[in-house]
Amino acid sequence: MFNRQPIQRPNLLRAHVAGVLMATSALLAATHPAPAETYYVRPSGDDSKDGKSLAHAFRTVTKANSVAVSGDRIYIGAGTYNESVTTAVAAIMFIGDPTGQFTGSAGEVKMTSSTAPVISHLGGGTCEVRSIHIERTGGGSALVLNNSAGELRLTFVRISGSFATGIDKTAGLVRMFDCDLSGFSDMGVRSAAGSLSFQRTRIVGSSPASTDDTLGIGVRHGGSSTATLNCCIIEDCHLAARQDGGTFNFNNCILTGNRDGFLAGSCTTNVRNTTIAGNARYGLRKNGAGTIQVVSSIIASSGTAACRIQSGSISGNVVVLHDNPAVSDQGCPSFTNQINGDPKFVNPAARNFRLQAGSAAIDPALTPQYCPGDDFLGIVRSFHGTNDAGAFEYTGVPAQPTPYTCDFEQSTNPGWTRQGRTSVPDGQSMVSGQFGKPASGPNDTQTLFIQTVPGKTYRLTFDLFKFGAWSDNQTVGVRLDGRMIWTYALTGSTSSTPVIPQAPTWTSGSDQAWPVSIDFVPTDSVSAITFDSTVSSGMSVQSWGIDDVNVKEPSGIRIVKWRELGSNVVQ
Ligand SMILES: [Ca+2]
Ligand SMILES: [Ca+2]
Repeated sequence: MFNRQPIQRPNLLRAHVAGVLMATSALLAATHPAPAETYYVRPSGDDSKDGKSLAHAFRTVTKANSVAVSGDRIYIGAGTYNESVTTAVAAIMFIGDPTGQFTGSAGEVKMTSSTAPVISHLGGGTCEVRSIHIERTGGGSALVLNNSAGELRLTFVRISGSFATGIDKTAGLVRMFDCDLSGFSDMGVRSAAGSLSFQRTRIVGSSPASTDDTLGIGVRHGGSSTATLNCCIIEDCHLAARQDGGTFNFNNCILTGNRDGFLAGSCTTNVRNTTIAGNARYGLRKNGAGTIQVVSSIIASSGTAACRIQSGSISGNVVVLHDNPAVSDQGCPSFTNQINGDPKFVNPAARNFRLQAGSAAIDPALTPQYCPGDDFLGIVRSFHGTNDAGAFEYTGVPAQPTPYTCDFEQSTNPGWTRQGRTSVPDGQSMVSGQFGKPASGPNDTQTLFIQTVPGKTYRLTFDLFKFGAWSDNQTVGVRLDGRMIWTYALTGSTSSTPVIPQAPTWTSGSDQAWPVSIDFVPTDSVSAITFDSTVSSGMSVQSWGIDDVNVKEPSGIRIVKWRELGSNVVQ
């Protein structure tokens, strides 16, 4: 039986309802709180208008920001905005609209500044920035957070340019989902105090050539709070990350191409299911009280040694070591259940650290292991045998040749990580995807492995099904080798139908389907295409499906109607 999921109510609506109740209970308050307002900004707009409709859109983000109050959202249309904005309200959303879904025309949404941080959040609540390319030139910082009760929440944000620090935080919480950060000379993220929570974010340094340990750092975390990175890549930095205090957790991460992978001072560090490979000197460095605990991870091809200890300790369990000149420099003891063996990465030169058959990291059969959720691609850790070491779970799923086609009417569908399928509610078609939480576990992702020629353009087409009503702005996406290349926000709610720039090809009640076409250029001879509903919090309770999946070389010109991160937000 098809599982209709309960509707999630957006937090903003909940907050507003709470506000109304408070005002009512205060009895005859002079004014009721205004409902959350939506403002529109686009290059053809006019700051003398009210900004409350597309026809009366503002011209500048600065104007919208000046009138917005807590709870408001600002949709920003395609174009470049040479602006620097500072907000101090408790909750505000800057939402780029590269599809034109809300603002009329598709294209990159860029905010750029050469003189000041592009966005500074000084308020005590959440400033959410979504689908915007933040470009900062001329040094300084690109984004600033400066409030211990504040949160800067970045989703599908690309930060680039030439600057000292990408995100400069003196306090508060920075959360990043599927972001991309490059262009810094000093630090990608400087967190003097407060917390960090990153998911599937890539941080790229300019080179590992710095001569000390204060520059060229991907993430620097200080203070006494916690930094947690899930499924993140940090590459080509002097130090991928440096920790001066508190707790740092790496889960399913990749640290590669850096001078050193990680430097910890006096603090607690957990390195779990992480692949640390191809760093010029050391994989891990410890220089202070406390321990780096390494569990179910791989340290490979370090230039000097897997580890260096100047003070404190490094220990671990189920650690695969390979191609390091030495396990340790200055006293790192052997790891418990240390495995000296080749992880057999698929293509380490291309930084593809998936495992091949015969890898020493597959099913090490040693306990304990710590596997934080699904792997880097979203594949459940129990997919093949027991949990593997490193960021990727070996699947054994054979890559399929192109041109590839799949209609889930078939009972077996080679190349996919999940064979589960179901009929759409009217029984019209069999699809694969997420249908609540089946007994086998949440079906948030479905991955296809296909054979590809690097550098060639391929076209992925499929039908996207949405079942039942979705909560506001929930998102589905497609990843190529773990990196988001396409995403779409389904803006349905209990009171409105989704706003999508073309008519669905199938509708039955609140169930709908649309054709999707995405062009992509692979970097490897085997590509992992992941259909993903985990890109937003709470997505696991939404139901979606895919069907009629095709991968082939394109012929003719494709009309781009949908948001495609590959060309406009995330490289
Ligand atoms: Ca396994
Ligand atoms: Ca079908």
